[in-house]
Amino acid sequence: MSTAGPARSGPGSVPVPGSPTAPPGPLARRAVIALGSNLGDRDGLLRDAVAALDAVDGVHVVAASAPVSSVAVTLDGPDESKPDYLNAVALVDTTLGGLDLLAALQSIESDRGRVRTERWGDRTLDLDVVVLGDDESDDPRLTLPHPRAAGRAFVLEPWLQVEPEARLGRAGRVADLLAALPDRTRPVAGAGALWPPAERAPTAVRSEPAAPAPDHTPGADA
Ligand code: A4P
Ligand code: MG
Repeated sequence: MSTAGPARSGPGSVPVPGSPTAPPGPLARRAVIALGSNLGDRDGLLRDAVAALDAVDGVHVVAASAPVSSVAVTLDGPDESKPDYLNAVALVDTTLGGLDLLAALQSIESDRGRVRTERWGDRTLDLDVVVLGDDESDDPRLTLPHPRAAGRAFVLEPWLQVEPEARLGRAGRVADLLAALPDRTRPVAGAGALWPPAERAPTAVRSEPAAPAPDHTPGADA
């Protein structure tokens, strides 16, 4: 969200570029965005996509999960010969309507090398709207809630990370939907939440004592 005041990193701290911005106001609605990548620098693509989302006018990223890993699901079922996916979920507040939000997501995908050759094929980045407020739609351009989210651990698990009491429209509590699924994702060792972005670590200050100066006294190394 680039219209809403200076970026902040926390109470009393100085503004940091790329850190969370102020919410877009009372007309905003909560949306849940699912992110997936199984090509390229998957972790970097997901982090970059969340930052790009927050930079869209009318979109404010509230939180994003850590990435989780899962086997690629193709139209023929799970396929371990394909690169594994990293998936994550972002919670956003937005004043955009559904199709405008979808257009913003597709633009972020295209900017990051997404090509569409095959349905459920390998991709650098996939951004789906899981829910937008209480909207319900069977428009094939934007079906809401997302028609496959309720059956996907790679959506429900990261969603619960950031919203433990989440509900998925008429389908019910996300925790209950997940409990009914046979599959689980795998955590990614050492990978933190995609949002807020890690603050730049202060430049390390070396504390070791300086090495003794070489002895240039005439005859010292004789
Ligand atoms: N569309 C309709 N509703 C929505 C929505 N709620 N959000 C339309 C986003 N798009 C929506 O999407 C095809 C069309 O869906 C779009 O033109 C849009 O108008 P796409 O991104 O071009 O193609 P796709 O993603 O291959 O198709 P689809 O059917 O949306 O696939 P899914 O359901 O997103 O599944 N395995 C793992 N482990 N992890 C994954 O993330 N993802 C997929 C893609 C398959 N296997 C996976 C994963
Ligand atoms: Mg998609």
